[in-house]
Amino acid sequence: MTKSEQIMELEHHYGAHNYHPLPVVLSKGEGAFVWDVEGKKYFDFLSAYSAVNQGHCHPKIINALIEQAKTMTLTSRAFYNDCLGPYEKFVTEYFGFDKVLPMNTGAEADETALKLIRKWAYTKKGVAENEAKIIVCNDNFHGRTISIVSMSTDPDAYNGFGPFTPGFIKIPYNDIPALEKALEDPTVAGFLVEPIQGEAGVYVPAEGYLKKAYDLCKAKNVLFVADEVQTGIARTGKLLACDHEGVKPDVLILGKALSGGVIPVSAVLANDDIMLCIKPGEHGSTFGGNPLAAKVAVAALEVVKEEKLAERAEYLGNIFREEIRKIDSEMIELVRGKGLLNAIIIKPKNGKEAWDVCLKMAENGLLAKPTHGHIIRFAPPLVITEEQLKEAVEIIKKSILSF
Ligand code: IF1
Repeated sequence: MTKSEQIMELEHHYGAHNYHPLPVVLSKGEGAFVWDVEGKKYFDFLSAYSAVNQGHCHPKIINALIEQAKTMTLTSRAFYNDCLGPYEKFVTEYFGFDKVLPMNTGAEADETALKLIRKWAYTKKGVAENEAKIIVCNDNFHGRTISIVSMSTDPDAYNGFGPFTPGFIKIPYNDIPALEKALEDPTVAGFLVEPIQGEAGVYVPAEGYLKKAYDLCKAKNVLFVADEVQTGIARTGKLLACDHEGVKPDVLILGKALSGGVIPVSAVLANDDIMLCIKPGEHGSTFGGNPLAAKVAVAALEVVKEEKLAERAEYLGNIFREEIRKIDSEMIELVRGKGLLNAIIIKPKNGKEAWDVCLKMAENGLLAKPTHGHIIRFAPPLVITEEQLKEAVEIIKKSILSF
């Protein structure tokens, strides 16, 4: 057995079978590249689902981590720590909100937003206790907790995990009339939406959808809540995907690249009239807002500005889609995306599907992951150079044309 096979066998034997990974075992990362245990080098075109926007092991972020790790890692929120306040000032000014509520994972931040919407409904909007509803979209992905899978329309996500949390109205994504109709219910408190649906296969809504949805919410005194866990922090060519339409969400949910993929750091941002609805003792987390997370997040966000990652994503994304569209293969049905969050819809050929294309690309030195069987997501670290990107496109081309 190779070293890779031995390690995969360990995971298979001792780990829960809740994933189906590509058969590569990675042990090192730097910038846009990762290496497996046999020393083979790959372009990383997943970036840990857009968590590693700043590139693997970014020196500035890792230094912040190491320095703070030697000083203090965790105090809990029972006491103040000297890193959280400065981080809160920094992150709220960075994104333009009054307040931040720090959490760890994306799912936790989404859960926090759900609680915030409900609390606001009862304390500010005047919805009767336990009556608040939240509108969500079909094919959404917001995480894996019970309440979040209660919002899901994907049977893999919810089947066998009931009973479910009530209070959600599910409508089609990118459908303004459906939203308008759902908003007629006066108990609706919030609309939770991904500006681009990631898990659905990088599904980009029609231009103007977010703005129209935002305006409709405003007219009905409903909170517009953006899950930018995957789309935020420069991935789509702007700091936030909502920025493409000049929409400022009432509640903003961030995760993943907030730490550059170094440790779990997530956040919910909102202005005082909303955020102060949650009072001491009503929400929190042992690790949320820990000193390590605070220092890492500041460094990760500074890197985004210093290295103009949003501008890079915009520029390189246009090149990526243009180059992929030039590939002459009937297997490429469609290329879509924004910035460096892109997907190719694969039309099977001779029984070969997206999974086989991904295996072939891995063999040729590029890692990407299929979603829904026929879609491949392409999301390299935003620090990738133009030359590297073109090299990567050649690998994608060679792999697809091999079938
Ligand atoms: C997995 C997808 C990506 C997210 C949005 C919240 C969360 C996520 C918009 C929860 C997480 C992940 C988790 C990852 C697969 C993945 C994913 F394919 F499922 F859709 F990124 F594309 N909101 N997305 O995309 O964040 O709690 O995981 O920190 O392995 O489940 P988390």
